[in-house]
Parts: sequence; C-alpha cells; structure tokens
Amino acid sequence: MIITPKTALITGVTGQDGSYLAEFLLEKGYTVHGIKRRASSFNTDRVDHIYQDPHVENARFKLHYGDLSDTSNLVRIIQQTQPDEIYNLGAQSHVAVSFESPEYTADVDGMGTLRILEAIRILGLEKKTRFYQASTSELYGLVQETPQKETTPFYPRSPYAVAKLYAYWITVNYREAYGMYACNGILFNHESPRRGETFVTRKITRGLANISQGLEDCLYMGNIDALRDWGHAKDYVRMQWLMLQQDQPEDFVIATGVQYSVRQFIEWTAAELGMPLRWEGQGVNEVGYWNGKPIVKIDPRYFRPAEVETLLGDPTNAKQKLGWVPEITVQQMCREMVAHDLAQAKQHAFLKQNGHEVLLNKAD
Ligand code: NDP
Ligand code: GDR
Repeated sequence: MIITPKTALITGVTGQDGSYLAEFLLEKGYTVHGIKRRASSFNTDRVDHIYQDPHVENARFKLHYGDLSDTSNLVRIIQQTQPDEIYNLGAQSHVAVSFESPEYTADVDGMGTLRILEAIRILGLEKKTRFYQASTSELYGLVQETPQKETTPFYPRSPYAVAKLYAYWITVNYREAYGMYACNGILFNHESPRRGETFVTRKITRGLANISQGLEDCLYMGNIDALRDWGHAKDYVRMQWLMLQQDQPEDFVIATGVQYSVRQFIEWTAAELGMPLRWEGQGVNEVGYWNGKPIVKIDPRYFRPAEVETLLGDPTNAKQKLGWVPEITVQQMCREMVAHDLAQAKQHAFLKQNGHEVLLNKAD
C-alpha cells in the first residue's frame, strides 16, 4: 500500500510552538505550509534552520504571507494548500499585553479561529481537514477546582483568556454542528530556549545570564508568588500532532501535574549560574541579593490588573488515551534555557570587552 504523505498548515509557524511543530512534522514526512506575518524586518529566526529555497524541487516547507485578521487571505491559503491538518497556533499570546490591546487580541485569538473554521466549511473541506486549536490553561483563570482537568469549569481572567474562551467553544461548536474533526488542546505553560523573551521563564534565564556577565545590573519582576505547571514545548507539540491522529476528535488537558512558583524558577536559574540568592524584605520591597548585590527587585508595573495566581493540570486523560508522557522535567528545561542564554550573554560580553557596542533588547 502506498501512503501519501500528508500536508499540514500551521498558523503561528514563526512562534515557539510553530517552529518545533514544523520540525516534528517535517521529520514525519509531511509537507508543511506556514503562515508568517509581514514585518518590516526578518521575523523567521525560529524557522530559518528548516527554511527550504522555494526554487528547489520538492521543497516540503513553504511559507505564505498572511494574518489571522484577514479572511480572504486565509481562505486563499487554505484553498491553495488543501491541508489534511491545520494547527491554529497563531495568536497575540501575551496575557499582560492583552490588557493593553484587548480588541486586537479578541480579533486575532477569537475571531481568527472562527475565520479558519469558516474557511474550511466554505471550501467544503469539513471531511478532509482536521483542525487543532491552541487552547490554554488560562481558561481556568480563577480556578474552580484543583488540579484542573477537562471537566473543570472555566473562569477567564484576561482579554487573552476571554478571546481564547470564544475560540475554544467555537471549535467545539463546529465539531458538533458540522461533524468536523476539530479539537482543543488545553495546554498548560510550556517553555524552551525558543520562548519569547518577555514570558516569565525566558525573562529570568536571559536576565540573570546577562547579569552574570556584567551586561545588566538588575532583573525587575512582577508577582513572583504565582504558581505554574511548566513543561517543555518539544513534549507539547508531539501531543498536538497525536490529538489529530485519533479515531474521534476530543479535547485534552496537557500538563505535567507538578507546580512551582516563579520565585522557585528564579532560584533554580540563579543556582545554575552559580549565583545563589538571599531574599530580604517583603511584598513590593522584596529583594534578591547575590554577593551582597541587589539583582532581583519587584516592579509593580509587571503586576496584572487581574492575576491568575495558581495553575496545576491533571493530564491523566491524555496519558491514558494518547499514551503521552512528558519526557523533559522543568528542572532539565531550566538548565537548557540557562545554557542557551548564558552562551549568548558570553558572546555579547566578549564583543563588549573588545570595544564593540552591544545593544541588548530589554525584555519587558
Ligand atoms: P508565540 O507568541 O511564540 O507565537 C505566536 C505566533 O502567532 C507567532 O508566530 C506570531 O507571529 C503569530 N501571530 C501573532 N499575531 C498573529 C496574527 N495576527 N496573524 C497570524 N499570526 C499571528 O506563542 P507560542 O508558540 O508560545 O504559543 C502557540 C499558541 O499556543 C498560541 O496560540 C498561544 O496562545 C497558545 N498557548 C501557548 C502556551 C505556552 O505556554 N506557550 C500554553 C497554552 C496555549 P510573529 O512571530 O510574527 O509574532
Ligand atoms: P502566562 O505566562 O501569563 O501564564 O501565559 P507568563 O510567563 O507571561 O507569566 C507567568 C506568571 O508569571 C508572573 N510574572 C511575570 N510574567 C511576566 N511575563 N513578566 C514578569 O516580569 C513577571 N513577573 C511575574 C505572571 O504574573 C504570571 O502569573 C503563558 C502564555 O504563553 C499564554 O499564551 C498561555 O496561554 C499560558 O502561558 C498558558
């Protein structure tokens, strides 16, 4: 029997998950189409290593300009590519930013999902194209039950989470109304060296690595008592694919089942860099000292108008039905992120010592 290789379309291919998922699917023999946004400078750093010159015959990785706010563009790309699987990973994904740009976040994260589902329907691809929606533990927000599982009631706490709530339900609705293979992965936080620099784990590993090399003086943080269930993005994209390979579409919680505080992640990072921390003071006056130097301070600017204090997932269903087991622990992930950011910081320090100007993008 000849098995025809599948075609996948990934929105958000230039993001953390999109880049790992594209790698994963290419290794499985897929042809992968990705949607990238037009920007005034290159924005494909995370996928440059898998880029294939479109002039090469049989290129299996192809990028298309597009945007989740543009219906006609989405319809055209889906019509051209006729995907077997669509992974909707594109989003304004920063919770704090969603309070600054709530309408844009609603349009892209909420309506963007509807636009893709409608495109599948308009093009008559309901029976061909399987759809994965990047749902989130932020849906649980003010948690109603611990640990959180597929049946736990939602209570979103940000414009981001409210937009994702719409996306979650419209995905369920299209599954029920039109018999589409559409499902939600309710993913808890997952990180990696490719994590955006303004999310908390990367801000910490990058900030403290820079401090260790004398490139910065102090790391300013928000609510360091927040508790999260952190996994590795590589483990989580494997699951995104698994969810589209089942007989019946179903929504799954993906998490590690272990929870730590932001403070704990700061301590691991500092220890890994050989900079053990001593905390003094309380609340907004709390300071982390290394060798008598204040290197971690609290800045209320990073507090959110409504916070999600605690998240802890129960991945039992995914483990039982998908046979999914996370392979990388949060401590291993922290070490990998520190090693990556320390190597970068050392390069910058070397350039600086040799008289070159080094301008660091400040994570905010
Ligand atoms: P990233 O922020 O790293 O990537 C988001 C991607 O979406 C980027 O490629 C970005 O493009 C793209 N994008 C942003 N706005 C638009 C738009 N208007 N039209 C098209 N594309 C757009 O997120 P992650 O990879 O971490 O997350 C992937 C998805 O999973 C997101 O939907 C996120 O909300 C969700 N999620 C993430 C979790 C996590 O812990 N990482 C947990 C649960 C859910 P550009 O590169 O140009 O900015
Ligand atoms: P989150 O991730 O909001 O959970 O959303 P983030 O890493 O931004 O925050 C986690 C927790 O850390 C606290 N925090 C800070 N956060 C940031 N970014 N910067 C700080 O300085 C800081 N100090 C403390 C936050 O208040 C929060 O409690 C991520 C995104 O990837 C979403 O797209 C995804 O849906 C969820 O994870 C699951």
